[in-house]
This record gives sequence, C-alpha cells and structure tokens, in this order.
Amino acid sequence: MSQYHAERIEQKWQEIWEREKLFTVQADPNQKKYYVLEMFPYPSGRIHMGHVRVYTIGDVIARFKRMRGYNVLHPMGWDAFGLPAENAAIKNNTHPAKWTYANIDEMRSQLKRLGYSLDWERELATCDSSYYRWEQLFFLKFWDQGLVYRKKAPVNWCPDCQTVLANEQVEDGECWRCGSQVENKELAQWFLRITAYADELLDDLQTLGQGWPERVRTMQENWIGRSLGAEIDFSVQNSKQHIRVFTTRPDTLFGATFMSLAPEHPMVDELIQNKPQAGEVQDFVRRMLATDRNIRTAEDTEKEGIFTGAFCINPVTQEPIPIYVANFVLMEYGTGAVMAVPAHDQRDFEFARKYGLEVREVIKPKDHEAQAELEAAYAGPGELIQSGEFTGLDHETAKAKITEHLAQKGLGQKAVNYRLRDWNISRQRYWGAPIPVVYCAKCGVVPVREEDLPVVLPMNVQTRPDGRSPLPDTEEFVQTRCPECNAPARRETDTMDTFVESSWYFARYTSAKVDTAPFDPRELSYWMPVDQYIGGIEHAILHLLYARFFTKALRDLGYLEHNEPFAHLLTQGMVLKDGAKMSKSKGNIVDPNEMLARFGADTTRLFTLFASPPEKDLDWNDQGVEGAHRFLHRLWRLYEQLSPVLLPIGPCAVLENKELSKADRDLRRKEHETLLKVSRDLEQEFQFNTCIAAVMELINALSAVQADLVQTVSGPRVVSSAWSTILICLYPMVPHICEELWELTGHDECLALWSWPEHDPDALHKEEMLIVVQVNGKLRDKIFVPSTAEQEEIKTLALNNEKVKKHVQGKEVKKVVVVPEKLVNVVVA
Ligand code: ANZ
Ligand code: ZN
Repeated sequence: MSQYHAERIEQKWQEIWEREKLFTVQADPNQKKYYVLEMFPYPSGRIHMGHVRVYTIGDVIARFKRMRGYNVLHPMGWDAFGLPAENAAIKNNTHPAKWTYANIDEMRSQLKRLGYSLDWERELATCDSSYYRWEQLFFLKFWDQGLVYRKKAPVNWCPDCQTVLANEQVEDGECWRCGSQVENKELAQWFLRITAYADELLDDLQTLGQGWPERVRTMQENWIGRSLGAEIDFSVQNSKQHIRVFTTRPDTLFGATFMSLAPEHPMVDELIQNKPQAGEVQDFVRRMLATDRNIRTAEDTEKEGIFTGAFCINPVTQEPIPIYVANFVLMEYGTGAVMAVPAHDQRDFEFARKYGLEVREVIKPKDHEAQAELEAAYAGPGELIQSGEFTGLDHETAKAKITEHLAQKGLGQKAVNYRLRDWNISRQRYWGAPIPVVYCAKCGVVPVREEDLPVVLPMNVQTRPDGRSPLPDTEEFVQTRCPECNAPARRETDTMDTFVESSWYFARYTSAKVDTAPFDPRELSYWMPVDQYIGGIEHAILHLLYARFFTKALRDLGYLEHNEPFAHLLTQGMVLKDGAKMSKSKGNIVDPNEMLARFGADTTRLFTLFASPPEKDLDWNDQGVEGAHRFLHRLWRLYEQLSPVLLPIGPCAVLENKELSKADRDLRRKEHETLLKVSRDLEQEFQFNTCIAAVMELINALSAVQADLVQTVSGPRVVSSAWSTILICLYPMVPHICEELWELTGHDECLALWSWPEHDPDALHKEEMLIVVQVNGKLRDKIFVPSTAEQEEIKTLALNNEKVKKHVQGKEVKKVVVVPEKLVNVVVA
C-alpha cells in the first residue's frame, strides 16, 4: 500500500503538465474563451502568503473553467521596475537589474512549486526593453493626441536625496529615507491627461455594474469626484478686475458674506498693493507655502486666514464683502477662490466664527423655523429665505434659476469640476522606463522618432548611495542628436512611474512574444477583455483607474477594441496572523517555502481556500493547516480502502435508480447533490470553502457505506462514480493529489483533460420513508417523510400532524422521542 507523499506526486504532476503543455493556449475562434488574471507580482524576492492566496484563487477558477470547456488564458509576469529594487540594489551594492532578475528566477520557481496552471510561454517582465519599448511608443502616440504634456507642478522635493517623493513617502513633512525637511518645489514634470477621460471613466462604472464590487466602484466615483455647479464672477471693489469662484451651491449666493482665496492665488499680490496689511499677508502666504500641502488642507487642521484689505461685490446683493486668504483653499481645485457661505458650509462657518464675520442664513430646512443662533452650518436641503426674487424656491430649483439669472447678465455659467488630477508620471529615479524625449537648444522639447525606439535604459551605470539617479551624469545616455535638426541634444533623464507599465500588461499578455507590434490583433481581440481579474483592494483606485484610462486611450488610438479592461473584479482579503496583517516589521510572517517543505502545495492551497471565502480576510492558524493536511491523508486512505472495488469509470455514471439498493440510491443522491452545489459555488460565487465542506460530506457518506458495497452488482459502479466525483470536485483546488489518485484508480487520461460532469436530476429525487407517530405510546398516525430528513425535521412534521395536534391540544409536550427510520413518540403530561 502506498502512502500520501506530497512532494513526490506534486513534482511528478507538475512535470507532466509542463511536458504536455496543458496550459499553453492560443486564440481559437471556434472555442469560447476565458481570461483569468491575478494582479502581477512585484519581484521583491520571495513569494508571501498574500501571493499564495491570490494565485490559488485564480488557479481554481482557471482549472474549473478549462473543465467547463473554455479555452483559458492564465498568464504570469513581473511588475519589475520601481524604487524598492533600486534601494535594495543600493543597499546590497549590486545592480537593480541583477537583483530583479535573480528575484524573478526565485519567485518563478516558487510559483511552479505551487502547481499553478499558468501559460509560462507568455511570461513578461516590464523592465525588459522588449516590453517598455511599446510603452514608449504609446507615449509618442499620446503626445500626438495631446494626451501628454509637460508642465511645472508643485512636488515634494527632498533636498538631500535630490529627488521627488511620492506623497506616501513623506512622513510628517520629512523624507522617509533621510529625515530631512521636505520642500514644496515647482518642477517641470510629464503628465498624462487622464482628466480628458474623467466623464467616461465615471459613466462607465455603471456598465461594469455587478461585475465589480460596489465598494470599488464607489471609491473610483469619489476619486474622480465630479461636481456640478457654477462659476460666478465677483467684481473687485474700486477695480476693473473680477474674481471667479467655483461653487456647487449657487442657490446660497445671497448668503455669501466673504470670499476666500488660495494662498497661491495670482490676484493676491494685486489686492494687497498699498494696503497697510500687505506685509502681514505676505508673511502669511509665505508661511502657508512652506507648510506641507497635505497637512495645510487636512480636515482636522484648524482653519486660518488673513484679511487682504480688499473687498469684492456680491453680484446679487450688491454688498461689498471682504476678501480673505485662507489655508484650506486649494489653488488646484476649481478656480482657487471660494464664495464663503458660513451659514451653510462648515469650513466657512468655523472661519467666520474665528474672525467675527457675518453668518447669514439663506436656506431653511423644511418644517423648521430659522434658528436664532446657529451652532453649525446647515448643509441640507430646504427652501430659500432672504434671497430676493428667489425666496421661497426649493433649493434644487434655485440652483438652476440663479445660475440662469447670472448667465443672462454675463456674470456666471454652469460648470463641472473634478477632483481627479492629471497623472504625473515623471520620476527622477534610475530604475524605470526612459521617457522618449530630447531637449534641443534650438527646437526645444522634441519627441524621439518612432523608428529610434526603444530608448534603452543604460545598464552600465553605478547606483549611488544617496539614491540620486545616475542617469543625468551618464553621458553616453544623455548625449544624443535632435530628431529634428540633428544638432547635439540631451535626453530626458526622468523615467516613467511604474504604474504606467501595469496599465496595459494585461493586454500585452495576449501577444507577449510579438516583436513587431505591441499586440497581435487576432490574439488581442480574441482574449480581451479579462473575464475575471483578482487583486487586493489597495489597488481600488490607482492601478484600476489607470488601467481603465489606458484601455480607453489605446482604444481611441485604434490599438484596443474594448471600453473596459476587466469585466469582473474580485478583491481578495488580506492574510492575517494573530489579527494583524502579515508583515516583516511585525515579525508575523509565515513563509510559503516552509509550508511547501512541510506539507506540500496541495495542503497550502487547500488551507488558504478553506479558511475563509476569498473576499474576506484570512486569519492564519497552524491547526487549520494541519487539519487541511489530515484531510488529504484521509482522502488517500479512503482510496486505499476502496481500491479493491474501484473501477476506472468517470463521475456521474449512468445508472438507473430502480436497479439500485436503497443504500446505493442514497449514495448516488449525495454524489449528485454535491456536484450540483460545487458547480454552483464555483461558477457563481467562488465560495471555495463551502465547496470543500460539501465534498467532505460526500467523503463521509462514502466511508460509511463501503463495507457492504461489494455484494451488489451495481455497488462498485455507484461507489466508483461517487469517488470520481470527489476527485473532480477537489481537482481545481488540490490538483496534484487528485491527478495521482485518478491515475491509481486506473484512468489513462489526465484529470486536467476531463470535462466537468453534469448532474442527473433523477438522482436528486428524494425518497420517502414511513414513520409511525405515537402520542404517549399510542398509535395516532403514519406519515411519509423524505428519506434524507433529519431528526429535527421529522419532529416538526410529527408535531404539525393534525391527529397529533388533536391529542396534544391543551397539554404540555414533555419530550419528543425519535427512533430513526421508524417512529416518533410525543410525550405529553
Ligand atoms: C459656496 C458654497 C456654499 C459651497 C455651501 C459649499 C456649500 P466639491 O463638492 O468638493 O466640488 N470650493 C470650491 N473651490 C474650492 C477650492 N479651490 N478649495 C477649497 N474649497 C473649494 O466642493 C465644492 C465646494 O467647495 C464649492 O461650493 C466651494 O464652496 C468649495 F453652502 O461654494 B461652495
Ligand atoms: Zn533641434
């Protein structure tokens, strides 16, 4: 008798699958396709449990869909550029490329040990010029379309590290690496005009509908932040100038009692000219500009400001109102100027109270009197008061009416504003895709010619201990000729944000090895869109929004056909240990390598699937892992017990119920019920934990009947069919042990090549049994109950029986005794 030996069989089947190229696919218009993709990993060095979880989920879906008859694309690659590689390389005194490729090799072999059904022939690494050359081409095409531009933008600048820092890399205003004070600096940066797609990105969230979790759609909606409102001009007192504000509440215009400008607002200098407070205002502005913008405008930062000494005129009341500069007004949003309505906006309210400014109510909540003394701004709906000819209107109607009124007088118009900003893709770091642009003294900023792509990132450089990019000093790279006038010119040394690479890799997988174009149109149009995308909720906005933007922009360039990249999205939960996310700093890491060495791939996979449904967090627990391992041993032992009678027949063997014994019929019913449940759970909900629980029940049922099965003619067929169904149902989750047991059962063909069976509705038919019903030991009735009914169900049926009720009426039921398959006795006092 053989023993369950995970490592041996896992290696064996991984070799067979690879040799037979079972997961290598091509476009085939005669076959329906399914594209399942997990977010690709950053090659940090080792697979962690979060990876194991997400790739296992994807693998179950891939294997299941293949059995369902789909041509399944399930590729893998590496998100290989980025700061961590560069920093690790600096620390270990090696080259980022060397570090990255070594990590890829290590992680690839780990993924292979986990037995994922991946098409490795489509593997890609974004740091290969064979990949990023197409990204550079897209950059040039975007340039032609006006989707790329260069402009000065405020950035977080670390003077010591000599680089821009992402917002996430600034901690309390200090550089995360060296601790120096971060400066706000204006730097010329490259931007992608994602805002050109703001409306479509927002509106298409509807078409994604149920395919995407509501939570993610809402997050994107808020991030894009479309606000409908109006722009209104306020003329400056004693001046020909006016200040334009953006407001979502034109209905509150009569309550605008002052104006707030952003410290960066270009009018500030002019307004304070010849004013006594000019010096103070300048000091205030300087102090604001020196404060980190995120802190300055944070919700819980105290509102503060300063009077400019100037006034402007409220266009409907004609009253002069004071103009302030305020810390919470952003220059990047709207027009950088706010008409302040303290009665109905909380920030304005706090500001007004602090500086003793007038608070005038203009919206009255329905069924309420205006309050004598407001305690907070009222931002809700209501009816207009103190608003001239608009008084009495409902506030929504008033929005339109007041805007119309202003438009007629040329003082304002409807306006839309977005929170979404254009995407700054410039990074002053080395390990990224070069931006294909040169600077010529005569011609200015000139894009590289298409035929000169790729601009290859030079490998022969020395990274610096201070993190500064070595590119600007790499003369062989920097020195070039102008594509237009051929004079000596210098290359751009900024590289692209790595989110650019991850914005289109899913499309490149369809054509990963094509080197004459970014995509093979046949493969691309067959495989796209991704049918099921799986990844962490932390990418709900950035990556998923950028990828949607790229899809639309590349569609408009004629490269892609679809409007959306990912038809369905599953966001898996985190892997926790002792209630906290596994992380190096907490020291609560479980290393997949140790798991593989101790228990093997199938146990590791089974545990992550069984412990929790995919979208929930998974709490690691060692007993659970051991339990999963014992379960596989038990499956193996069941095979050994059954093997004398097992026949190599497939699941759902064709059998006639009437030719079977009762025990056989019951087992057959259980088999088909299990199949039905597992099929549904895999198809619709990806509820792997309940699938596994259902199969466990079938295993219990099969273990219980095996003693007498050899007696009947059909017994071995019933048992073998149920056994096959167990293996089929478990295969997508624990494929190695299932393949091995399938082969031991005598099948010639791999389980991987089998089709998913269909259950037989006849087999589900419930049988009934006759139960005698007594009250205090006296026969009162005989009833039929389903043969599968549990004790509780039988009890309820007996108590609801009319004849029983009659004899029980007015008495107290002391207890109900159930003798399985025979009788129920109701004892009353
Ligand atoms: C008058 C008003 C009255 C406002 C009221 C609100 C309530 P969202 O919804 O985020 O688009 N605002 C406009 N530009 C701003 C800027 N650059 N920095 C800070 N705040 C700005 O917000 C739009 C509202 O935020 C605008 O409508 C404006 O205040 C303010 F009862 O105008 B509101
Ligand atoms: Zn030139």
